[in-house]
Amino acid sequence: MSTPATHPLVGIVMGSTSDWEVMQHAARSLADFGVSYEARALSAHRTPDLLIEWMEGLIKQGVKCFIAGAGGAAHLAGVVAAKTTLPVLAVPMPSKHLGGLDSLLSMVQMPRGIPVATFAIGDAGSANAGLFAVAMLALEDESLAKKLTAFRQKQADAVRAARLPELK
Ligand code: RP5
Repeated sequence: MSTPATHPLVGIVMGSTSDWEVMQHAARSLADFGVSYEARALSAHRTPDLLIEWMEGLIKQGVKCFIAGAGGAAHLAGVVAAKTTLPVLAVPMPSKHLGGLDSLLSMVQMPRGIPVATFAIGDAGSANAGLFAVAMLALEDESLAKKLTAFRQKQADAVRAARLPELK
């Protein structure tokens, strides 16, 4: 799923390998900025012990935050947040029957005291969770902060240069 970095700064976890199509966008954001990460499919309900074991291993290696993607009754991010005080960024998966609204509400409605930062459903939320992790890391990494500024500038330039098509 991804090459494990020696000392990953971000842990990406998803409830199923079927989530990878969406979660790869978080990984892509991190990779584009040269941020090390480790990504695993581990479930809060299917493999709870393995999930905690994996988290503890990454925490020992100095991971700075977790990104958790899950669908349906999506409790993965909440369980991760229950086991660490590191920031947890949650990405709701678009689900088959409810379009991801179930995933979104499960994540965003965390009870008081154990926060998770919930992003948009699907690809954009996944990419943005990666970018948000970059922004957090950039607080203490000047070269990363410069890359983020350049990225924003490039986006702005693309919008400025965009032209609408002629009327048909
Ligand atoms: C959740 O159930 C996963 O996060 C996934 O989004 C959903 C479906 O999982 P699979 O049945 O595809 O493994 O736990």
